[in-house]
Amino acid sequence: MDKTIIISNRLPVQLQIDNGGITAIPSVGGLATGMKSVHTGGDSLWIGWSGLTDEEIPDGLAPEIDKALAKHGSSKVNLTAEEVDGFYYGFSNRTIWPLFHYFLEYSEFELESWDTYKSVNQKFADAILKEAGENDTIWVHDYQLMLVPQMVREKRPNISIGFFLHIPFPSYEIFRTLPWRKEVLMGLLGSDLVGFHTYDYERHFLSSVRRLLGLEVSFNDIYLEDRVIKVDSFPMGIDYKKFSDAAKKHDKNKTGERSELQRRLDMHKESDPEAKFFLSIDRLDYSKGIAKRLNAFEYFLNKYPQYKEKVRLIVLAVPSRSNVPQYQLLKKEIDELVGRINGEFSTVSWTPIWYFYRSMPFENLIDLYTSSDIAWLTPIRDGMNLVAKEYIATRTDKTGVLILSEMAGSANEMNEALLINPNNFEEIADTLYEAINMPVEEQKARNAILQKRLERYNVEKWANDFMTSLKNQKLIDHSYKSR
Ligand code: GDG
Repeated sequence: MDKTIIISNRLPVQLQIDNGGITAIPSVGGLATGMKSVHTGGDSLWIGWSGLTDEEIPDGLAPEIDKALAKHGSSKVNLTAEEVDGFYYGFSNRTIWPLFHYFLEYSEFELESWDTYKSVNQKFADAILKEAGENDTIWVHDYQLMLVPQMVREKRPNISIGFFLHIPFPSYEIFRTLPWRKEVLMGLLGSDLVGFHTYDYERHFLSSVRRLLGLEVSFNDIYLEDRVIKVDSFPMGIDYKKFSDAAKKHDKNKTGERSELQRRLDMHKESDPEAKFFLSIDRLDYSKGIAKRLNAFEYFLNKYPQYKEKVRLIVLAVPSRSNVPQYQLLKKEIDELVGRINGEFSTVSWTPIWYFYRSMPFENLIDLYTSSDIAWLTPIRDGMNLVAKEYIATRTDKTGVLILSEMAGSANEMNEALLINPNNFEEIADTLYEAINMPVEEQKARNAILQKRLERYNVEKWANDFMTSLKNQKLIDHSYKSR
């Protein structure tokens, strides 16, 4: 049977070795969460890095790990600590991530990590080539693997390859600063279909292809001598039902078992029914604008002092890439900001910021979504931002206000949210004021439209649209070849 091979840096499960045994833990993060409903096992295989370097795998345990992964329809690519360092922490997260999020000053151009990126991409391509039949479909994910399509294409000229980028594709003026810009574009052009979250990213990519490679681009097709490549946008959705069902279950359970976190949240709501919870959830990443958000909160408290002791900002910052110096510095900055703001404003009965630096279980995430009056998600740049969509999906009674950065890909589909520029503190403070005072009827009207849209264009539809487009592209390509 023909199969779909999904390939991404990380597998949808993380392995941990405790007392000689193996535990599989579901991964946190946009991609793992989103693709779960697509990766069904039987006729699909997911190839990726397990999260353990070769050095971390005890002697003799590799076959057991392979068996455990096979149960999850997965197969691992083995990486040494040095490879992870150069490929993942190096080129992926110190060069591409900052550059593609417009943090040019953080982007490091080091030949050595580029070389490791190339050789690790080749490892991933080899893992595909080992598994793939001529009629299989390959779906490559994200910025860590941009050279893989071309590497597979060289050996299998007729196989179907799709690539999806989960982060923004920057404007030509930014992208052109990358020393290996042509190689990266050529790597991506090994695909039959290249997908982005938004039309803007698609346009930036096409512009770079035209200007850097001088290729013929017509509308959203790129013409090579012997192939035609389609470029399109597929805004990623969420597993809407999973989030709305979890919220419904949570509502029903009001008298039953409550988590410790929920009990605390309830207690504060009961002691002051007028009080409002603001919610901020992100991986701890400079692109997410957490430090700016904290500064803007301070600005808001000074501009609207009547809300002191009335509002509370819950900050969940999920640890991420803590080996990269920029992330360590940011952690320190956020710790200090939270300390300073709480020190400045706290009273005996009120702490303005509740700060959690950890990953929470799914149930607690639902506690936070359902208990927060306002979700405040203001990344400086974000490919999509699924948290914004998840928050709306959990609002079973349709109340709640979403304040969203216009720099997030999701802003394109969420016009009914309050869209703001994350750098404009004045606008943010006024928008928080507007959100606090928004009539319930207006909240419901806005969220009803958003919910309908998110329910219809869920993650399954996203994946199906991508796969259908990839199939069609293969047919178009065949007729192009037989001209
Ligand atoms: C990249 C792009 C793009 C978060 N904290 C916890 C937790 N999460 C889950 C959320 C959500 C996911 O992680 C985060 O997704 P985002 O889209 O917000 O952000 P990134 O991780 O940066 O993802 C992004 C995405 O890829 C998809 O293409 O949207 O722009 O940067 O699903 O629910 N889940 C649990 N505990 C937590 O503490 N269980």
